[in-house]
Amino acid sequence: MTDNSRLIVALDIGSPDKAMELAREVYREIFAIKINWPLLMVAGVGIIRELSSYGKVICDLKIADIPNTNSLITSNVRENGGWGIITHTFTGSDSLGAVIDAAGDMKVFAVVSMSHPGSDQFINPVSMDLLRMAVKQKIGGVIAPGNDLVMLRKIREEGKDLMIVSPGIGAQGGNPADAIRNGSDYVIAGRSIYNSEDPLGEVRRINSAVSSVIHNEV
Ligand code: NUP
Repeated sequence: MTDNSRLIVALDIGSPDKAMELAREVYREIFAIKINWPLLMVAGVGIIRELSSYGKVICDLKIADIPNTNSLITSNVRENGGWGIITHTFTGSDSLGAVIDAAGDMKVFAVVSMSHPGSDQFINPVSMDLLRMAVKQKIGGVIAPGNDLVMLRKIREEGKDLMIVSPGIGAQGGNPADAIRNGSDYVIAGRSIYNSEDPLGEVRRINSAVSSVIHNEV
C-alpha cells in the first residue's frame, strides 16, 4: 500500500476468496483496505491478518456498546492484526474511551455523521457535539460523509487538524475530488470499485482525481 494514495477500498464482498483476489489486484495503489461485517461474518476474524499481508486493514465495526463490550471487540481486532477501527460515538465518552484505551497503537476513527439520508434524523443534529467529544478524547480521525459537502466543511472547520475519512463516494453519489476539496483527507469507495469491470482502472481514476486537487491546491 502507498501513502501516495488517499483511497481506502471497502471490501464489502461476501466471498473471502474474491475479497483476497481484489486486494491482490489493487493493494499497491491504495492507502488502505476497509472491511465490514459482510466480509467478516463469512470469513471470520482471521481475514484481518490475511488481508494485512497486503498492508493496512481498517475494521469498520461501528462499535456502539457499553465500555466493557467495546473494549473486548477492540482488543480482538488489535490482536488479529487490525491497523484501524471504526467506532460510533453516540454511545458517549465512556464507551468511546474504552475503544481508545483498548486500541493501543491502532488508529481509532469515530463516526460523527453518516452518508445515508437517515443520518439527518438523529446523528446530524448532534454531529458537532459528537465531534467535540471525540476530539477531546484524542481520536485518530473521524468518519464524515463525502457526499454531504456542507456537513463535511462544517466538520473541517471545527476540526482543523483532524484526519477526516469520507465514505459516500461513487455508489452513494459523492465524487472524490469534491470530497477532498471540501475537507476530506481520505476517501472510501466500495461498490464503485468491486462491482466495476476494471477495479484497478477505477482505483487509478479516483487516485488521479484526488491528486489533481491536491497538486492544484497545495
Ligand atoms: O457514513 C458512513 N457511510 C458508509 O457508507 C460510514 C461508513 N462506514 N460507510 C461504509 O463505507 C459502508 O458501510 C461501506 O462499507 C462503505 C461505503 O461503500 P460504498 O457505498 O462505496 O459501496
